[in-house]
Amino acid sequence: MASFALAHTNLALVKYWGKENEKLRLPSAPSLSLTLDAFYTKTKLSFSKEDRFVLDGKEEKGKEAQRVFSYLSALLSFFRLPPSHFLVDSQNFVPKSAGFASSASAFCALAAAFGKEMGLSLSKRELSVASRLGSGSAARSVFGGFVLWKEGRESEESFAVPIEEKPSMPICVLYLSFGAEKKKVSSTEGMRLSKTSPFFSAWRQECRKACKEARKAIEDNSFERLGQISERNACQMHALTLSCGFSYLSSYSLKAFDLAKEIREEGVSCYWSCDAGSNAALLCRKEDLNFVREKAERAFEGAVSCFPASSGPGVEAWSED
Ligand code: 2P0
Repeated sequence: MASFALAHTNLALVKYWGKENEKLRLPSAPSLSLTLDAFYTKTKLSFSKEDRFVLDGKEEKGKEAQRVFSYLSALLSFFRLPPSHFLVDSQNFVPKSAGFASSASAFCALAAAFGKEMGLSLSKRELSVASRLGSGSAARSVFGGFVLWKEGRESEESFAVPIEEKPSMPICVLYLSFGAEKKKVSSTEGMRLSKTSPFFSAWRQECRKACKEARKAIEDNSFERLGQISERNACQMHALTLSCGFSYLSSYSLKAFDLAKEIREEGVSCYWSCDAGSNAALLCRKEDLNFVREKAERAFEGAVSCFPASSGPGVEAWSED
């Protein structure tokens, strides 16, 4: 028998950037995301005589394999289960070579396949906590659509909840990839450094406020307000890293920022976002996607690859003989 899970990635509209407890991945503030339909991870997990990790058909033995198995052994002790060995076979439908992170979908799928294989019958809340222990943003991939991840002081209190699993808002994301680059500062290190900023407590407060405002914008079906809130939050995250002497932004990321503004000046709602890398994302309404894509392709000429996405579903897990 083997267990399978399929989980989608998500884009944070209010970013998770800072941990109160690194080991437990307890965030310093709440975050809010949109699960995406276009990018996902499918994982098959079964018992095995020895630990083996196969990624996209290739046996992995390095750091990635180590991270997978130390996570699985953390889950075994979290659920008070005896030590076991596993074969983990994952396929990432995330354009990794284009520089996209896949840890959210990867760890959410792994947690869900583990829960299924061990017969744990986990609730969505428990699954979100278990996914969070692998990678913070994975906590949010348990649900589809708009998702809020509460901060929580204890491990059991920090989980994601759905806000609107099938959004009525016609929101779309256009990822702009400027090619893969080796991240200069990992997310873990970037978050650690950012906590030393004199602006960190203001960042925390801003995220709390932004989550409340974003929820209201979603409730009111206002793409305009949600776009403004998320662009402001992305700017604040990158201002925070700059205040600590490092940045993920490249000249391309900044050009994408100007492009969103230019598109707005033409009367089309379009907002910018950027995570811990130089690739940017543009938020727009479904009906404006082709227009925004054409604008981006023209502005960057051959230097960009565009990946459109819209709202996607939560994680699914099943067993097969
Ligand atoms: C997010 N990011 O909310 C933010 C915005 C990047 C920028 O979550 O250290 O790989 O494994 O808990 O989830 C990237 O960090 O971090 C991230 P860890 P993760 O999506």
